[in-house]
Amino acid sequence: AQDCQVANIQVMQNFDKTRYAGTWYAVAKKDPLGLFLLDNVVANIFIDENGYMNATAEGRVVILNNWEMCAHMFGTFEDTTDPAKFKMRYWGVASYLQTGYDDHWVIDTDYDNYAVHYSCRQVDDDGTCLDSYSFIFSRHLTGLRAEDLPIVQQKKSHLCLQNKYRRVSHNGFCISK
Ligand code: DAO
Repeated sequence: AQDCQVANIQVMQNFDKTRYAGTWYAVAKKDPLGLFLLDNVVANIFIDENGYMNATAEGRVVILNNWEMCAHMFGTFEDTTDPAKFKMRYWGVASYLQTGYDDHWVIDTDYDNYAVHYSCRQVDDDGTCLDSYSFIFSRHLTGLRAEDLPIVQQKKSHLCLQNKYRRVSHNGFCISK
């Protein structure tokens, strides 16, 4: 999968959304063009009564040039033929927040400690991705365990994004807001 073709990206095998449910803390992020979520990003995944995956998420954003706030977002997921590839519709609780319809691919997870997410918003004519974003999630607010770092590094390189991530900090900004 190192040819950087979006169509050849390997995703999680036998993905189990029930085990993926729960709280995930973003510890690193590769930003898309026109980034939105800055830091303090926490996602809560749940399965609804019809078996569909849903999410709430929050994170610090700066909108309208200079207004810093904690964005509260909702996401609903549509299944596709691949159990680890979803289409995610998302919107904010406030109308001035971003809305969208993105891929949500689970590249790898052990369900209990780490997850590697990927979304390509625009595939180029040559089959590579022109505008992607990716979250590295941890079940732990303290970050990834040392033993998970090499696995996550390898997945970043499979996505052809190895040096494109920045650390996502958690300083409590969204807890009181
Ligand atoms: O931060 O620039 C960005 C892109 C992320 C947009 C998606 C935010 C909404 C997420 C809802 C559910 C997340 C699992």
